[in-house]
Amino acid sequence: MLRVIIDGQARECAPGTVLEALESLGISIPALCDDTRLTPVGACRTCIVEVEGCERPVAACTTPLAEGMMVRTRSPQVEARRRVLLRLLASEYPAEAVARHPDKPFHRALREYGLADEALGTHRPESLDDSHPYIHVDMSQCIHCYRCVRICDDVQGQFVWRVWDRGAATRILPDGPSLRESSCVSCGACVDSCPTGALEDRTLLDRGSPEAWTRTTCSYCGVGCEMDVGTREGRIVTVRPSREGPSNRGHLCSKGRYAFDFVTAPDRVTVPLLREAGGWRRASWDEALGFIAERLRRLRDAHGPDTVGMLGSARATNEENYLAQKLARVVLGTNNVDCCARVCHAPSAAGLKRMLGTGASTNSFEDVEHARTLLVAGSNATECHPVVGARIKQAALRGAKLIVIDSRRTELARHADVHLRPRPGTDVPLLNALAQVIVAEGLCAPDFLRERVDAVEDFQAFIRDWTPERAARLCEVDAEELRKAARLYATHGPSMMVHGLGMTEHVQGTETVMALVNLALLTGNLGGPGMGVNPLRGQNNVQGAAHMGCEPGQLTGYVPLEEHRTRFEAAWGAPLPSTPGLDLMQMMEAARGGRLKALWAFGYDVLLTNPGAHTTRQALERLELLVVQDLFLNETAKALGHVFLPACTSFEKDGTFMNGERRVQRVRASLPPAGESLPDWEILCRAARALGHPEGFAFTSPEGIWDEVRRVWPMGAGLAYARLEHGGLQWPCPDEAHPGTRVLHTHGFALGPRAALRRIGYTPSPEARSEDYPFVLMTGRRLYAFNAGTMTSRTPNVRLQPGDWLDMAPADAQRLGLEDGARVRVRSRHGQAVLPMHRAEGLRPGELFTTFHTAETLINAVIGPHQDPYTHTPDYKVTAVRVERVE
Ligand SMILES: Nc1nc2c(c(=O)[nH]1)N[C@H]1C(S)=C(S)[C@@H](COP(=O)(O)OP(=O)(O)OC[C@H]3O[C@@H](n4cnc5c(=O)[nH]c(N)nc54)[C@H](O)[C@@H]3O)O[C@H]1N2
Ligand SMILES: Nc1nc2c(c(=O)[nH]1)N[C@H]1C(S)=C(S)[C@@H](COP(=O)(O)OP(=O)(O)OC[C@H]3O[C@@H](n4cnc5c(=O)[nH]c(N)nc54)[C@H](O)[C@@H]3O)O[C@H]1N2
Ligand SMILES: [Mo]
Repeated sequence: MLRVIIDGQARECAPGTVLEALESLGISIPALCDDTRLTPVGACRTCIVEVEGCERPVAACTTPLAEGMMVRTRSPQVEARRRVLLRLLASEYPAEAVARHPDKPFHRALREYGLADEALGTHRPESLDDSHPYIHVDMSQCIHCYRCVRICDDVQGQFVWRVWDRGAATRILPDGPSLRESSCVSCGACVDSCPTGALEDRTLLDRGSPEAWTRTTCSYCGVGCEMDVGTREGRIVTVRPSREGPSNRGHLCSKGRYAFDFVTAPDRVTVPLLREAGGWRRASWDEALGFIAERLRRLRDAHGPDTVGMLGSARATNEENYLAQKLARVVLGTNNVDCCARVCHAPSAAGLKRMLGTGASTNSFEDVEHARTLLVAGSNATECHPVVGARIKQAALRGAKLIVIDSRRTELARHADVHLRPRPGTDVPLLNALAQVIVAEGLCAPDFLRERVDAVEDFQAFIRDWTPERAARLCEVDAEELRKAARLYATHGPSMMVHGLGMTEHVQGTETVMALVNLALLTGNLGGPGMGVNPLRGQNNVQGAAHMGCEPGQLTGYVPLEEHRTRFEAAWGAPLPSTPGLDLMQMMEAARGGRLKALWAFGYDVLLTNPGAHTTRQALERLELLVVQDLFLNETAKALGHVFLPACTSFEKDGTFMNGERRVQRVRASLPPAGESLPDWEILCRAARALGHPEGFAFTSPEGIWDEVRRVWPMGAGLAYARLEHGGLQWPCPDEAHPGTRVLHTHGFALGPRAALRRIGYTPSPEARSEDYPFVLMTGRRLYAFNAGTMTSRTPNVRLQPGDWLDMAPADAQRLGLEDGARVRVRSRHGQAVLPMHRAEGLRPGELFTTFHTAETLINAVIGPHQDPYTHTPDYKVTAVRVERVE
């Protein structure tokens, strides 16, 4: 601590800037260009203070505090200077703005200095940019603090805002004709930082300032951004990033920040519905649940309990998924319970569990800043996990080495030191070749291998043949580039991997993840900061849904059912079903064969998102009961649902989510339930009662459910709600004194003191290209739409990204004579879909990319039945197709 004298009083402050010291003491002075997320620049000079011994006042934001310093914050001299500065800024500033938004920092400063009446300017029409659906721009309110420019560059790394005509006529403009047509990714950081309202959320202008703020966790992707929801009169007005959020640290992406209006969408269903001959009919909760109970009882009596299946929801809370699997096992009497980790990162969980003992990310997002080399494999992080993507981009801009393995030239690939671009589905040869170079060139970590790794010699013998030249032929990647990547990863550590579905949604999904782990083991990049193997998990709570036991063979805590049966039977006071459960893919097969008769799809749009849409439909058509528990009549409900149960959104309920770095975070209601909708946990408790099984479901709050979870999950026992208040905690966290775990496998591995390298052979995808099907289609996602699109499609995000389209290499489009925007039919051996085509520079000839966000396209009609043999995860990433013009 430094001893200083501030305004005549002796104080003790932590080292930092003078402004930080003042803030820590609760002394406030105007500081218009300051933002704790940014490096201070001292541009606005409103934070000037007098420091004894300095001739002139200094900017508090850029002056370091020193032992013995004497600071005066309000001397007549600095006050006079501040007033001159503020008066100058006010002279051309629109008077009306000051009155309308009194809370803006600049407006507060004007009032404080008695200058509010000196704002004599007006709104200048030429400074207005009304193009963007979320961000209103009125640069007549710009005071040139450059916070927008700096936060866009230094946090998002997008470089949208540019400074023109420095000097008297300085203007700040986006890098396109308008903000809408610029490179803006709508993260809202500039709006959040702006001290005047020159940049403002449209929703806030339209709906008025928030009356209440609620801290919660974003419900889109697995990053788990902490955010503050501002509400007024039962509506969301704005969402702001929490600066304390451990994974986002004051940042959000377009979805978390802006895509919230689905909550009040006019077609949100907020009453229970029953299907009748003529269509849906409104029902009461008792009637709907009574109907389900009666039909389930009848089916069970006639055909046995294993003719029923339950799908948990990776969008709902841990508490709700815990209840879903408990209901399936204890009330319905079946292990047929799964969640959409199946179609996503199940291979990551399986591969990591097999190799290291824990099926989850080894490290944390924070490690991005500790790594000297980042290997991003099959992950389009800047579009799919934009806040982590921005952190990776910033790390690369600061000099970390970046290796990208992606069949497309993604945004991160453009920042990469090495971009390896395998033909889709050839990552096993590529990763084996990296291992081969590491072994052949002696780049392994000998101490780590000796102390912690088995099967080294066996692996060395196996890998010898996987030369870069051999892989180069299979992957169509340059052998020298492979060598360069291997050397970087092995010698410029610590090296951290993050991976996405480009690794997992393949027939070799689990093996590809195991091949990634081999590389980390060979080079000792496990068990320390800035290292590890880290799946970027998809949905907000997909890690949690499976971890709570929405998995046929795993119980709460992701532990094998058979090993833990008796413990859970004791805890739940009920026998557990003995038949092995079916996973989602097996349930679809069983339904098609008439062996599964009822399915409860809780927060999961099976029909739109499962592969082979026609076979999915055939399966669902045969069901005698299809319950859909959702926010909207999604495609599954619309086409084939028998009962619809209206659930609350995560803005309307309490609970916890588990993000991709094993962090359990609080979800808090900021709005009351819409209409008659209920939180999913309450629906499931009521359902258990309707099914005549109230024991074990008498919960009155999510916290009560969570406390039961903590009793059955030893590694989560320390995660009490009270301890999750600020930023949450990462498991393992076995007791309430435990600080949580940022890095796994620091001493030994979860499976024992030593892990083993594995031989990973290569089985090519059955989707071979041929004369009839000359293209390979990859499917995935884009920035503004989220999965089934039920939420994002009901927000202005659709104006930023309308529907699905097909990306094609310009050379292919030219060869086929297809102009940009042409409607094309994509036909595979399994089905077809029609959509517009656009030329995309990021693709190689022969390869195509599209998304699965809309029912209009229903691209899953094109995807075939191939699966990863370990987890049954579908091969969404490799489909041989041809492309025909639609006249
Ligand atoms: N905006 C947005 N964000 C999302 C989602 C969303 O729908 N929209 N969904 C969420 C969910 S559920 C998930 S699981 C995550 C997914 O996040 P990601 O895994 O990043 O997403 P994808 O677009 O499916 O695929 C990632 C990358 O794999 C590449 N790829 C495809 N095939 C191959 C291959 O054979 N080899 C290699 N090396 N690369 C290949 C693609 O080019 C793509 O860039 O995103 C989450 N976040
Ligand atoms: N072709 C192709 N298909 C794919 C993929 C691909 O890459 N290519 N990726 C696959 C992947 S990784 C995934 S994860 C799946 C995603 O597939 P889904 O899980 O079906 O998609 P989501 O849009 O995430 O959400 C499912 C449903 O949850 C509802 N929901 C949201 N919040 C709540 C809540 O709190 N309670 C309830 N009850 N419902 C809620 C939404 O309205 C929506 O209907 O798609 C898969 N399908
Ligand atoms: Mo996913």
